[in-house]
Amino acid sequence: MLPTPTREDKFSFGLWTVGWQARDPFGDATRPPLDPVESVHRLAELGAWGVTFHDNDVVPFAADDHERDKLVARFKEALVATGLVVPMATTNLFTHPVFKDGAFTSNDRGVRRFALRKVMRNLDLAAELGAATYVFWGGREGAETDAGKDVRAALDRYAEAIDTLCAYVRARGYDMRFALEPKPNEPRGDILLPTVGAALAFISSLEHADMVGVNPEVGHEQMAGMNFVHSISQALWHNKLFHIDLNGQRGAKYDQDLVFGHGDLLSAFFLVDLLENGGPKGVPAYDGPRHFDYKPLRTDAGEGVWASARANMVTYLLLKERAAAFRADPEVQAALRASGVGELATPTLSPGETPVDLVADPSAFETFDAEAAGARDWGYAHLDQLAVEHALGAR
Ligand code: DIG
Ligand code: MN
Ligand code: MN
Repeated sequence: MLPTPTREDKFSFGLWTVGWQARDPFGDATRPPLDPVESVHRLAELGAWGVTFHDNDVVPFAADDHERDKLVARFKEALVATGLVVPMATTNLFTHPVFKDGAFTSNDRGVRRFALRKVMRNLDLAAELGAATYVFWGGREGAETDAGKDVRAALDRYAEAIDTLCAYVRARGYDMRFALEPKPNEPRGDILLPTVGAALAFISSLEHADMVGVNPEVGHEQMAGMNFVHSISQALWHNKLFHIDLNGQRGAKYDQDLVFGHGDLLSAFFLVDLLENGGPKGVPAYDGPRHFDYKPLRTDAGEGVWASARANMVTYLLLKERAAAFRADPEVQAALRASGVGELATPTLSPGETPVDLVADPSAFETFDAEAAGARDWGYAHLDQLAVEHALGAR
């Protein structure tokens, strides 16, 4: 019996996902344009809770204010009619040629100022629609050559842009946080802030670091050869997982934006286990939107697009069921104990123990039996096999 997505699952989709016409560097669009209002209604029918958007997913780049007002009004009507919420918004700072050398980090100061104003206009709309999170994916912030971009100056400009926009949001009194979305490359040869780790380091330098977190995307970390569960774990460890982009990726290649779970399924299983069971005493470690940033395959059309949208949610719910069964399985609990997984939560030093006390403790070194410790069987393959059997529904 397949699970049915409901609003309580907090699934959200970018309008640009189902709306992707499947144009790629080597081929024309295979699908006609999709009215964002139709997307709102179809996603609501599938069980989605929210929709997210770039400014230009709703209002074309060249639209004048009158046209913009009409299009925003239509979008709002669809939200009211369906009850969908807007948990997140973002800005398209990557399609128009004006951004071909970047937006916040373009060598052209006029482009940088234009980009800031473009974001500010959409921050106003995002606040009006109740978005709690604003994402910054710097798809064009980067370079193909090392001579053409002074990366230290680019990071100065990037920080200046985010600090300026934080100041704008605070001055306007918007209840909103920012989430930086890392990606290592594509469309630029190398993109700044390529991984979650790089973004977390950058955030620590910002003037308003408290309101800036990360929006990691499965495929982007995996493009960089990272373990996405580790990336999310460190983001959680820093209390900086402000949003998440769920999709699938099959190894370090171009950004595939596959349906969630259609890439590394076992990694997806452990990701859902972390998000849903990773908090204290097994409660969710993350209470934000379960947001899908994927693209229907270029080979799909018509109802195939909506089948792919539904597939994201059903796969997530199936993995959530399997992860709950994994955690409830007494054999798994015994295997976790045998592998000492829970012991890692115990501090290495005893309460009040000082470095001097440690030096005075012969059991820590002088009498420690390194050979016996080195001979231990940690039983990790057995534990992983139990996970595989649960992920495959065999337990
Ligand atoms: C691509 O992964 C990016 C853009 O689609 C958007 O800016 C962001 C929002 O999640 N993800
Ligand atoms: Mn992507
Ligand atoms: Mn994304």
